[in-house]
Amino acid sequence: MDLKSYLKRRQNLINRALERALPPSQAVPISIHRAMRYSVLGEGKRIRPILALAACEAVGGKASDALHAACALELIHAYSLVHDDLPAMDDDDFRRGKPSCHKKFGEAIGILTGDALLTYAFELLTRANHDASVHLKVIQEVARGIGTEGMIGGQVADVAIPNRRLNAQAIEFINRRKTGALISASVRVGALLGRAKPESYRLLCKYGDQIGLVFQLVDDLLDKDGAVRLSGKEPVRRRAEALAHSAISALEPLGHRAEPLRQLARFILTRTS
Ligand code: GRG
Repeated sequence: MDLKSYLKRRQNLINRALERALPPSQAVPISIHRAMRYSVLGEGKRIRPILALAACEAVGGKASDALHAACALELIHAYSLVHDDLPAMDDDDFRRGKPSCHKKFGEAIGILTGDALLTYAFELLTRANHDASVHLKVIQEVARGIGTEGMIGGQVADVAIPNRRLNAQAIEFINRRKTGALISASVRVGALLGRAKPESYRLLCKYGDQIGLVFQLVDDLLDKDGAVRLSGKEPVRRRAEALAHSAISALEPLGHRAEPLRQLARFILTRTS
């Protein structure tokens, strides 16, 4: 399997689906729809939707069964970036090589764009031909992953704890929630929509939790932040490698259908941006 061409094909599939799923920029009120499309379309690795589709296929489902949900996960990711860039949070002027949403459209539209992307994501999650019970579980996993016990909880800890008071425990708490939880939820959602059996679901949850943490540890390595600031590069690199290998091992019983997930774990470990 050639990972580079796999990623390209999957990014194209997801970008086309996002293009169709987002409200048109001419729809009233125009400013919010333009800002939503601006914040989602274009650059972006699409790692969360790609993981959802791969997890769905790893348990014998079709990628098309998870495509709406995959788009919803990317909208939620975009919402988190739009809000993270706001002056009250990280105050970033640029995102993905262009002015951040609030710089381009103003702060009020920036806040509302994040809200709108989050809300619209839940509408998308209801769109598919599955049993209502599967939908409910999917919505529950996403809401948990991004709520106060997940992404928002991690972000709160990140903004609330001063850098000088960050110890290993606090950094682990932040890393597992701020970015890890949405990545883990993406794998769970894919597995649920692929109608995973309980044992496969359990293995995929383990995989998702571990690569979610790897993703943030690698981010810390790239930014020389968080865990790296506390303990230096080498221990963080070794921990990320051990977690990625453990995640890959968890997939053993799923056989060749899980090969993309194995490669994605390696990609997350070795990524440079
Ligand atoms: C505002 C509720 C709320 C949460 C924000 C995710 C997050 C929490 C903040 C983002 C801060 C940040 C840049 C964290 C590092 C990890 C991360 C999410 C990187 C960006 O994700 P990628 O690499 O980005 O998947 P692309 O652009 O490829 O989609």
